[in-house]
Amino acid sequence: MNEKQTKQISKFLSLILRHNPDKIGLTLDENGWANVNELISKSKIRFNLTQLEEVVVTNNKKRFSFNDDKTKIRANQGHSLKNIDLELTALEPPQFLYHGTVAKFMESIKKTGLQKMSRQHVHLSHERETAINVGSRRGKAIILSIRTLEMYKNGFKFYCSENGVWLTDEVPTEYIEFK
Ligand code: HQG
Repeated sequence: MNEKQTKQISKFLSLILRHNPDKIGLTLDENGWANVNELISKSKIRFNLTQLEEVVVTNNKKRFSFNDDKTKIRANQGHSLKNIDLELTALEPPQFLYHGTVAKFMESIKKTGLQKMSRQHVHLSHERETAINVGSRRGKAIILSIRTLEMYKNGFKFYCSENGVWLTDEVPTEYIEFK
Protein backbone atom coordinates (compact mmCIF):
# COMPACT_ATOMS: atom_id res chain seq x y z
CA MET A 1 0.00 0.00 0.00
CA ASN A 2 1.12 3.58 -0.48
CA GLU A 3 1.23 6.16 2.31
CA LYS A 4 -2.13 7.63 1.34
CA GLN A 5 -3.84 4.26 1.72
CA THR A 6 -2.25 3.42 5.08
CA LYS A 7 -3.11 6.90 6.39
CA GLN A 8 -6.72 6.52 5.28
CA ILE A 9 -7.02 3.20 7.13
CA SER A 10 -5.24 4.63 10.21
CA LYS A 11 -7.66 7.58 10.37
CA PHE A 12 -10.59 5.24 10.01
CA LEU A 13 -9.24 3.03 12.82
CA SER A 14 -8.76 6.07 15.09
CA LEU A 15 -12.36 7.10 14.51
CA ILE A 16 -13.78 3.63 15.12
CA LEU A 17 -11.49 2.39 17.91
CA ARG A 18 -11.20 5.61 19.89
CA HIS A 19 -14.38 7.51 19.33
CA ASN A 20 -17.28 5.88 17.49
CA PRO A 21 -17.43 2.09 17.01
CA ASP A 22 -21.23 2.46 16.68
CA LYS A 23 -20.68 4.11 13.32
CA ILE A 24 -20.17 0.65 11.79
CA GLY A 25 -22.16 -1.30 14.41
CA LEU A 26 -19.04 -2.56 16.19
CA THR A 27 -18.81 -3.17 19.94
CA LEU A 28 -15.56 -2.83 21.89
CA ASP A 29 -15.04 -4.83 25.06
CA GLU A 30 -14.33 -3.10 28.39
CA ASN A 31 -10.62 -2.99 27.58
CA GLY A 32 -11.16 -1.35 24.20
CA TRP A 33 -10.61 -4.46 22.05
CA ALA A 34 -12.47 -5.03 18.80
CA ASN A 35 -12.74 -8.39 17.07
CA VAL A 36 -10.49 -8.20 13.99
CA ASN A 37 -12.72 -10.25 11.65
CA GLU A 38 -15.75 -8.25 12.64
CA LEU A 39 -13.88 -4.97 12.12
CA ILE A 40 -12.76 -6.06 8.64
CA SER A 41 -16.20 -7.25 7.60
CA LYS A 42 -18.06 -4.21 8.92
CA SER A 43 -15.56 -1.62 7.73
CA LYS A 44 -16.76 0.87 5.13
CA ILE A 45 -13.31 0.99 3.57
CA ARG A 46 -11.88 -2.24 2.21
CA PHE A 47 -8.78 -3.84 3.72
CA ASN A 48 -7.67 -7.35 4.63
CA LEU A 49 -5.72 -8.71 7.60
CA THR A 50 -2.33 -8.30 5.88
CA GLN A 51 -3.08 -4.65 5.16
CA LEU A 52 -4.31 -4.12 8.72
CA GLU A 53 -1.04 -5.61 10.01
CA GLU A 54 0.89 -3.23 7.77
CA VAL A 55 -0.99 -0.25 9.22
CA VAL A 56 -0.33 -1.38 12.80
CA VAL A 57 3.38 -2.01 12.21
CA THR A 58 4.15 1.09 10.14
CA ASN A 59 2.03 3.58 12.10
CA ASN A 60 4.28 6.53 12.99
CA LYS A 61 2.83 6.85 16.49
CA LYS A 62 2.16 3.15 17.12
CA ARG A 63 -1.48 4.06 17.64
CA PHE A 64 -2.84 0.48 17.55
CA SER A 65 -2.00 -2.96 18.99
CA PHE A 66 -3.08 -6.52 18.31
CA ASN A 67 -3.50 -9.08 21.07
CA ASP A 68 -1.13 -12.07 21.00
CA ASP A 69 -2.99 -14.18 18.44
CA LYS A 70 -4.08 -11.15 16.38
CA THR A 71 -7.78 -11.86 16.80
CA LYS A 72 -8.31 -8.52 18.54
CA ILE A 73 -7.14 -4.95 17.94
CA ARG A 74 -7.37 -1.72 19.96
CA ALA A 75 -6.15 1.87 20.06
CA ASN A 76 -3.30 2.36 22.54
CA GLN A 77 -4.59 5.73 23.78
CA GLY A 78 -6.53 8.82 22.73
CA HIS A 79 -10.04 7.53 23.41
CA SER A 80 -12.99 9.82 23.89
CA LEU A 81 -15.19 6.78 24.59
CA LYS A 82 -15.89 6.61 28.30
CA ASN A 83 -15.31 3.53 30.44
CA ILE A 84 -12.50 2.02 28.41
CA ASP A 85 -9.99 0.45 30.78
CA LEU A 86 -6.62 0.16 29.04
CA GLU A 87 -5.27 -1.78 32.04
CA LEU A 88 -2.36 0.61 32.39
CA THR A 89 -0.12 0.36 35.43
CA ALA A 90 0.52 3.52 37.41
CA LEU A 91 4.18 4.55 37.17
CA GLU A 92 6.54 7.10 38.67
CA PRO A 93 7.04 9.79 36.00
CA PRO A 94 10.27 11.67 35.27
CA GLN A 95 10.85 15.00 36.97
CA PHE A 96 9.37 16.92 34.02
CA LEU A 97 7.02 16.03 31.20
CA TYR A 98 5.90 18.35 28.39
CA HIS A 99 2.58 19.42 26.91
CA GLY A 100 2.21 21.19 23.57
CA THR A 101 -0.65 23.63 23.17
CA VAL A 102 -1.42 26.98 21.50
CA ALA A 103 -1.91 30.60 22.66
CA LYS A 104 -5.70 30.66 22.39
CA PHE A 105 -6.01 28.06 25.18
CA MET A 106 -3.54 29.70 27.57
CA GLU A 107 -5.93 31.98 29.44
CA SER A 108 -8.16 29.05 30.27
CA ILE A 109 -5.20 26.76 31.13
CA LYS A 110 -3.86 29.42 33.52
CA LYS A 111 -7.23 29.39 35.30
CA THR A 112 -8.10 25.70 35.39
CA GLY A 113 -4.84 23.85 34.62
CA LEU A 114 -4.66 21.17 31.95
CA GLN A 115 -7.92 19.27 31.62
CA LYS A 116 -8.61 16.13 29.60
CA MET A 117 -11.21 17.95 27.51
CA SER A 118 -12.91 15.38 25.24
CA ARG A 119 -10.37 12.59 25.82
CA GLN A 120 -9.92 10.18 28.71
CA HIS A 121 -6.65 11.74 29.91
CA VAL A 122 -4.36 14.74 29.61
CA HIS A 123 -1.55 13.74 27.23
CA LEU A 124 2.07 14.53 28.12
CA SER A 125 5.37 13.59 26.49
CA HIS A 126 8.86 12.81 27.62
CA GLU A 127 10.41 14.58 24.63
CA ARG A 128 10.02 18.31 24.07
CA GLU A 129 10.08 17.63 20.33
CA THR A 130 6.93 15.49 20.58
CA ALA A 131 5.12 18.27 22.45
CA ILE A 132 6.14 20.71 19.71
CA ASN A 133 4.57 18.39 17.11
CA VAL A 134 1.38 17.98 19.15
CA GLY A 135 0.99 21.75 19.65
CA SER A 136 1.83 22.46 16.00
CA ARG A 137 -1.32 20.60 14.89
CA ARG A 138 -3.21 23.73 15.94
CA GLY A 139 -0.81 26.59 15.11
CA LYS A 140 2.33 27.98 16.71
CA ALA A 141 3.16 25.57 19.52
CA ILE A 142 3.58 26.70 23.12
CA ILE A 143 5.39 24.15 25.25
CA LEU A 144 4.52 23.82 28.91
CA SER A 145 6.88 22.02 31.30
CA ILE A 146 5.06 20.12 34.02
CA ARG A 147 6.62 19.27 37.39
CA THR A 148 5.36 15.71 37.17
CA LEU A 149 7.51 14.08 39.82
CA GLU A 150 6.27 16.63 42.35
CA MET A 151 2.68 15.86 41.28
CA TYR A 152 3.35 12.14 41.71
CA LYS A 153 4.78 12.72 45.19
CA ASN A 154 1.60 14.60 46.02
CA GLY A 155 -0.57 11.64 45.03
CA PHE A 156 -1.39 12.19 41.35
CA LYS A 157 -1.35 9.02 39.24
CA PHE A 158 0.58 8.68 35.97
CA TYR A 159 0.38 6.04 33.27
CA CYS A 160 2.46 5.40 30.17
CA SER A 161 0.58 3.98 27.18
CA GLU A 162 1.86 1.17 24.98
CA ASN A 163 3.13 3.82 22.55
CA GLY A 164 4.94 5.96 25.11
CA VAL A 165 2.39 8.72 25.72
CA TRP A 166 2.22 9.78 29.38
CA LEU A 167 -1.32 10.09 30.69
CA THR A 168 -2.81 11.68 33.78
CA ASP A 169 -6.24 12.92 34.87
CA GLU A 170 -5.44 16.61 35.17
CA VAL A 171 -2.59 19.03 35.81
CA PRO A 172 -3.42 21.78 38.32
CA THR A 173 -1.89 25.16 37.48
CA GLU A 174 0.59 25.12 40.34
CA TYR A 175 2.58 22.35 38.63
CA ILE A 176 2.82 24.12 35.26
CA GLU A 177 5.84 26.30 34.51
CA PHE A 178 4.46 29.29 32.62
CA LYS A 179 7.47 31.10 31.20
C1 HQG B 1 -6.13 22.02 25.46
C2 HQG B 1 -2.73 13.45 19.06
C3 HQG B 1 -8.49 25.11 27.42
C4 HQG B 1 -4.90 21.19 25.23
C5 HQG B 1 -1.54 14.20 19.59
C6 HQG B 1 -5.13 20.73 23.79
C7 HQG B 1 -1.51 13.78 21.03
C8 HQG B 1 -7.21 23.22 27.33
C9 HQG B 1 -6.64 20.61 23.70
C10 HQG B 1 -2.93 13.46 21.35
C11 HQG B 1 -7.28 23.06 28.72
C12 HQG B 1 -7.13 19.19 23.79
C13 HQG B 1 -3.53 14.45 22.31
C14 HQG B 1 -8.01 24.03 29.46
C15 HQG B 1 -6.10 21.46 27.95
N1 HQG B 1 -8.60 25.04 28.76
N2 HQG B 1 -7.80 24.25 26.68
N3 HQG B 1 -8.14 23.97 30.78
N4 HQG B 1 -6.59 21.96 29.08
N5 HQG B 1 -6.47 22.21 26.88
O1 HQG B 1 -6.40 16.71 21.01
O2 HQG B 1 -2.82 16.94 23.93
O3 HQG B 1 -2.61 11.90 16.32
O4 HQG B 1 -7.59 16.26 23.23
O5 HQG B 1 -3.72 21.96 25.36
O6 HQG B 1 -0.38 13.92 18.90
O7 HQG B 1 -3.59 18.21 21.84
O8 HQG B 1 -4.61 11.62 17.77
O9 HQG B 1 -5.17 16.80 23.24
O10 HQG B 1 -4.67 21.67 22.87
O11 HQG B 1 -0.72 12.67 21.30
O12 HQG B 1 -2.75 9.95 17.86
O13 HQG B 1 -7.16 21.32 24.81
O14 HQG B 1 -3.61 13.50 20.10
O15 HQG B 1 -2.40 12.15 18.75
O16 HQG B 1 -6.82 18.56 22.57
O17 HQG B 1 -3.40 15.76 21.80
P1 HQG B 1 -6.55 17.01 22.45
P2 HQG B 1 -3.67 17.02 22.73
P3 HQG B 1 -3.14 11.36 17.60
